[in-house]
Amino acid sequence: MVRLFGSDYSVYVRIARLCLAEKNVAYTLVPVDVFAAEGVSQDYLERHPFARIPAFEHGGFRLYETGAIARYVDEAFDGPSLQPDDPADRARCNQLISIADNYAYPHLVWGVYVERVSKPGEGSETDETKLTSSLAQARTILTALCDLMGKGPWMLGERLTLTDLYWAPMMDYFLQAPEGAELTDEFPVLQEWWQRMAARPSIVGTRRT
Ligand SMILES: N[C@@H](CCC(=O)N[C@@H](CS)C(=O)NCC(=O)O)C(=O)O
Repeated sequence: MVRLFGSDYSVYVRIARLCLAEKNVAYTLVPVDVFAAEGVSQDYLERHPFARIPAFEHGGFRLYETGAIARYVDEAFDGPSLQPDDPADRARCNQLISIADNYAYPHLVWGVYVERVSKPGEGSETDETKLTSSLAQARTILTALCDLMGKGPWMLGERLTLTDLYWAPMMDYFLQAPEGAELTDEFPVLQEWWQRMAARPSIVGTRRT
């Protein structure tokens, strides 16, 4: 019934998988590698004209863009709601997702993890200028996040929300860079949140193999 197209290395595919897992929805992960030398197939471009991952299908309903997929999964399936009911809390949830999309993903994942961990691992050189600039941005990002976070145990309080599911895959990559781990040490609230997240079965079950 539910198919998700993408690869386990992808932050956004993992966000969608976390939503499905937290809602207890069975799905098939159909492999699509957007970084393959040959590019993506014409078939896949019909699902996602921007050639990104993930793409999603439920019955005959096709969808792309993780924000839409995540909210659809939350609203179309039973299980604990992953969005706050209160309008102000829901706005905060959407604000933190937007910060993750627009600032955390480019800087924590591409600027820090890819430059410091992924590129050297593949024999490429780190762009130190990019790394330094993203690390400066990372301090602003983590400060803003901690200013907006609730008292826990989850980012917005008692209920696990889409906010947690967006930030977790990005923080998981960021923490693999020594500079990322060192900076996160300065934010104990975030550290504690990550320890709780890292133990959730949804996170354990979507680790890259
Ligand atoms: N706005 C898209 C972003 C998805 C995205 O950027 N996915 C990455 C993998 S994590 C991708 O497909 N990158 C391929 C590329 O940049 O060419 C969403 O929310 O789904």
